Amino acid sequence: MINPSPTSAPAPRVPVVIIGAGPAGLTVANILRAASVDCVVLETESREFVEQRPRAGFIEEWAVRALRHRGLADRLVERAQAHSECEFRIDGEQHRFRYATLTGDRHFVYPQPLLVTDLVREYAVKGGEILFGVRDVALHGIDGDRPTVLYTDPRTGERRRIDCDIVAGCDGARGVTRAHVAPDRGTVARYDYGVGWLALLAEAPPSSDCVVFGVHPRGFGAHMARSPEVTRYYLEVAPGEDPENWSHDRVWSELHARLSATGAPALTEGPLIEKRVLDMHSYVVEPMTYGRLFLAGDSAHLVAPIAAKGMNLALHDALLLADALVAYYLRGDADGLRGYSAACLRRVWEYQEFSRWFAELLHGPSSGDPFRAGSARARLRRILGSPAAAATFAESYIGKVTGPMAMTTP
Ligand code: FAS
Repeated sequence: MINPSPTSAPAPRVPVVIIGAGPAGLTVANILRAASVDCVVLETESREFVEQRPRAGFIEEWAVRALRHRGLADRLVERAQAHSECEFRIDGEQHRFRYATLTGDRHFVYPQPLLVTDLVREYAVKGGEILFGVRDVALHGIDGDRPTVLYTDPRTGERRRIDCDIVAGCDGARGVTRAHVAPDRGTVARYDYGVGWLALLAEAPPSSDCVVFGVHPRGFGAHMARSPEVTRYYLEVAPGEDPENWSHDRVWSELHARLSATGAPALTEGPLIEKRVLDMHSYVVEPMTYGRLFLAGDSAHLVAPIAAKGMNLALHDALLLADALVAYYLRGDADGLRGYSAACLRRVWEYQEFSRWFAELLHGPSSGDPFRAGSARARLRRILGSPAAAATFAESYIGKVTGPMAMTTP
């Protein structure tokens, strides 16, 4: 039990302070606790909020294997549905794509709130502590060897201080840690897709046994299972669109139009329990470390949810960082920490490049630009018609790149 002191008293010291209790922070925390490396997690939201916040839902098989190997996927494996195929619907036709047959790897459908809930529980079982509801987290001395983290304690309103060796910046896209790396000490590469996605959750059973991508002149549409009762849908809209412009009826009529195909089952409608517009953009911070600060997950890179890569990248970073920290504390081996940023960025840029390539296939036909529309259709025809192109697409889609460019799989 860490008893952080008011800023006036001598501060307690802990090897690692983790900022953020999302998939990245909680994965690092669990692996450190399992290896008896002391750490504390600071989270600005409440436990209830982080355990219910709907986001991602598709986990790549390499990540499930890696979590399972560390005893963090028992409930996931027990409860998740595995997907081996996806489907493209274009010009009123259905085209199934069997990516597991080509790669051996599947997606596991497991909503992010469930994974976060499991990881919070696992960490508590290991005696780990998460300080929920903290405010005004600030970092000092990360370019020295004795960083300090300050925060306001929600229970007392007092300013508290913890000294540490290393800070894991896992506080997501809107956190505070990234500002300590870029723009002064690193670069931020950005890409704006120029489209918005109306992100919807419907209280309705999935209408297909796999992810459906609707490639349509009216705009892209997508269907993704989340659970037997809830389905995630996306509709391409203008960036900055007001979700209030999308009534229940307008949403469903557009989904039916963009996802219709001969022989395809009709979509099962239901109440919309989430409706928000995501402006599709991406960024990458390089390097992902500065001094004693190590960024992991969305704090270092945002990948538009085009190909369900965000959470998988966060897990990849977290697994690499945790292994590197364990090697450092248990064996005095700092190689993993030294190579951490480069190892992460190889997969980050692989996923960013694929997401951009795939986005053009999905949005080209509704771009209003006949050249982009024609190219996008050719791209889809190629992965549906050429075994070589299909194999390459399948590997990137499921996050499995083999051969000399094989990415590190923690
Ligand atoms: P997270 O954002 O999950 O966690 C960061 C944590 O840090 C949060 O709990 C936050 O409250 C906390 N925090 C922030 N500032 C703090 C501070 N100053 N002090 C203390 N704590 C602080 N990805 C996919 O792959 N597929 C999808 O379908 C998908 N859908 C998405 C839909 C939406 C609406 C959003 C926003 C994202 C979606 N993503 C999707 C991406 C998403 O899953 C992220 O990649 C994933 O949450 C990243 O995990 P973390 O890096 O742990 O960051």
